[in-house]
Amino acid sequence: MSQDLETSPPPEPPTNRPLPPGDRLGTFLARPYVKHIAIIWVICTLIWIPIAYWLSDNMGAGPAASKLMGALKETVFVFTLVSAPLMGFVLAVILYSWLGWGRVSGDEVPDLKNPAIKGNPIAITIWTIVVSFLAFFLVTWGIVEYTVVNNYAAGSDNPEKLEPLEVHVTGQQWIWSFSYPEQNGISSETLFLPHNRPVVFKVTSEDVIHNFWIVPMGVKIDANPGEVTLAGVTPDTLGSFPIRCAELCGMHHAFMQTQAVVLDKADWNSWLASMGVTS
Ligand SMILES: [Cu+2]
Repeated sequence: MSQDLETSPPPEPPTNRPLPPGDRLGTFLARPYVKHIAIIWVICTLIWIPIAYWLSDNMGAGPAASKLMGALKETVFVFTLVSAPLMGFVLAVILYSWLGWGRVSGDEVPDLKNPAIKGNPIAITIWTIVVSFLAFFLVTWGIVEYTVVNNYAAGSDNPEKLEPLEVHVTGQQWIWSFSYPEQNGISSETLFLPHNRPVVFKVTSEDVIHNFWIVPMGVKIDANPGEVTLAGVTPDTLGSFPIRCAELCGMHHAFMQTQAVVLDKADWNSWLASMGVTS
C-alpha cells in the first residue's frame, strides 16, 4: 500500500486555484483554449453587428417617418453595437464549453494546466476599466439623446418654424378618433397630418387605459381616462403609417388600429376643404 503511494502519487484533482506568482497573464494567454475562445469571440461579435443593424433598421414597421424615430433607431443601434463584444464573448464561452470542453468524459482527467484566472490584478484592472468606459459612454449617450429626442418632440426639427398643429386624440374600446380644434373641430378616424409641420397631440381616453402609438414616427404615449397626456412630432415623410394601441385594453385590443396619413400642403388643404374648412 505504502509502496503504491510512493511509486504513483494520486493525480492532482482539477482546481480553480489562482495561478502561481510569476507571469500570470502570459501563462493565462498561453492556454490553448484562450486562443480558441478569442477567435470565436471575434467571429461572434462581427456576425452580431450586421444583425444589430438589421434589427434596429427594421424595428417600428419600416423606415423612420420622423427625425425623432431616426434618433431612436440610432440609439438602439449604438446600444446594440456597444453590447456586441459582450454578447460575442458570452456566445464564445458557451460554444467552446459545448463543443470544446464537452468532450471530456469518463475517467479522463481534465487538463490540470487550466486553473481559473482568479486573483490576476492585470485582468481585473483591464476588465474594470473597459466596463466603466462602456457604462460611462452609454449613460452619456442616453442623456444627450434624451435631450435631442425631447427637442424633436417639441418641434425643433421643423424647417419652416411653423406653429404646431394641435390634434386631440381619443382612445376608446376599440377605436381611435382625432379632432382638430383649430380647424373648426372637425374629426376623423384616420389621422391626417401636414408634412413638415410640428404636431402636438393631446391624448386621452373615454374608458380604460390605451396607448397611442404611431409606430414609424416614434410617438408613443398612454391615453388615460380623465387625463390629458402630451406628445409631439414633426412628420417628415409623405405616406401612410400604422397607428396601434400599445396597451392591452380588452377583447379587441389587437384590432385597435388605424392609419396616419401625411399630406403635402396642397393635399392637406384639399382634405380640409373636403371637410368644409376654408383656409
Ligand atoms: Cu389596446
